[in-house]
Amino acid sequence: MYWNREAECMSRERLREVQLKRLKKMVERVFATVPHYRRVFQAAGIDPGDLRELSDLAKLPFTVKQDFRDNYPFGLFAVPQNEVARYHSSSGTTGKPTVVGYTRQDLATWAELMARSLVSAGTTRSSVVQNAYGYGLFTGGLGVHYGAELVGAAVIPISGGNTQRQIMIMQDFGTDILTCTPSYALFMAEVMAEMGLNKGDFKLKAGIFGAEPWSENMRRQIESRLGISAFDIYGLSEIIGPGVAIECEEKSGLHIFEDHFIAEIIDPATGQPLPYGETGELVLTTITKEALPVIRYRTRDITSLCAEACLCGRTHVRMQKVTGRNDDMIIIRGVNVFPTQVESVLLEIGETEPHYQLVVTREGSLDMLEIQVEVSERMFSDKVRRLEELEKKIDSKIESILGISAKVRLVEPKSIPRSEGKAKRVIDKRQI
Ligand code: DLL
Repeated sequence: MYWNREAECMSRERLREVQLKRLKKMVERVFATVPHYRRVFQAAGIDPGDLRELSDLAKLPFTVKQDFRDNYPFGLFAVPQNEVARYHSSSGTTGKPTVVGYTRQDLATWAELMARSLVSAGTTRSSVVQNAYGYGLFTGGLGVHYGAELVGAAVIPISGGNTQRQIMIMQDFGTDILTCTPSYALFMAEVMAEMGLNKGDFKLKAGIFGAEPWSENMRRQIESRLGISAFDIYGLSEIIGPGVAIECEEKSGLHIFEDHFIAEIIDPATGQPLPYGETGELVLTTITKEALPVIRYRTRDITSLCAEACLCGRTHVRMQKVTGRNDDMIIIRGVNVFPTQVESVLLEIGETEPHYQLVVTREGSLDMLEIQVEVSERMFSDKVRRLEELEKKIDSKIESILGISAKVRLVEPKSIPRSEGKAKRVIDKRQI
């Protein structure tokens, strides 16, 4: 099922023509209207006219999160404020938030991309979409909302939180599509069980989950507990919000909407572009955004790209599920560890609950990783020896797969904080 077959299935040759034409226009426009771009282009000795082929994109300087901060709030905008129809912002953990803006046309583009995403996951005009992404400055809520309305589905704009009421409405309104973060979906499954309900009591068919990394094992858990097909959706505020990329029914990577964004993979250490298939940092360039065009944005997200034809018929390049952000990656005694790797090991062993947190400390000059993971009530009140055996089992699997030793601590049910939005997986106490 497609929302816009022509755009989603156009030949790669035609796609490249479209991209080049749009990119040239965009680069000329930012040079003329955004002082920051003019300055960094000139400093790099680049004139917009130098851009002749798509590969010339690699000559342009990167944009990074700090550029948004330095130009806070509207310095990177390419239109006067009276043409801005909506603001969103992402809540950085330190300093000023990142402000992003949309013209009316940008909002229409975003709704189109979200409509494509929702339809790719099986949403139709007759669907009931329960949108449990947060409404407000976060792009998740309104992003999904306008896409679902464009498809013609019925939207329940419930936002995150109030989980029992959320579940009652899901049952009473006959929700078939659920949109929220994967960690919140899992939390909902847990509350359903507490309420004495199971998947047979609901009409749920599919879930569209994103805004944070999640492993394949987590997907299987969510699918079996909620009785749905779970799709991964990717996006970020700086680029547009959700609706940069979505899985199709093949679920072998997320198609990036290449008629609106150009994707590159770079080596995060050197900044050099890497060929398709290699893993590195995703860099995105918007080629149709009006209010806030962004050139070569370093997302910090680690993935790889595949341009081979997909069985679904879509021609747009696929990105692998994002395993983590560069800045989520923790380095334990020199070994790079992503929370999703630990998640995958835990869920594969399958004897714990899928709620975990990594706590990093430093003893002397040695980094210590503690993995706290919940076990069921029954297990927790079981013999100490059984718990110790399980800890050992997880320990040795972590060591053999990740190559580092960690201390596993099995904790009581519900002792790890639940999240209604993005889950906090790492507590790094080393900086404190
Ligand atoms: O999280 C936009 C969004 C909303 C995407 C709803 C999907 C669904 P930000 O708050 O700006 O925007 O955070 C963007 O979240 O750079 C990734 O690190 C992470 N992220 C988003 N989607 C995924 C995903 C929204 N599917 C940052 N898998 C991004 C892994 C994701 N990480």
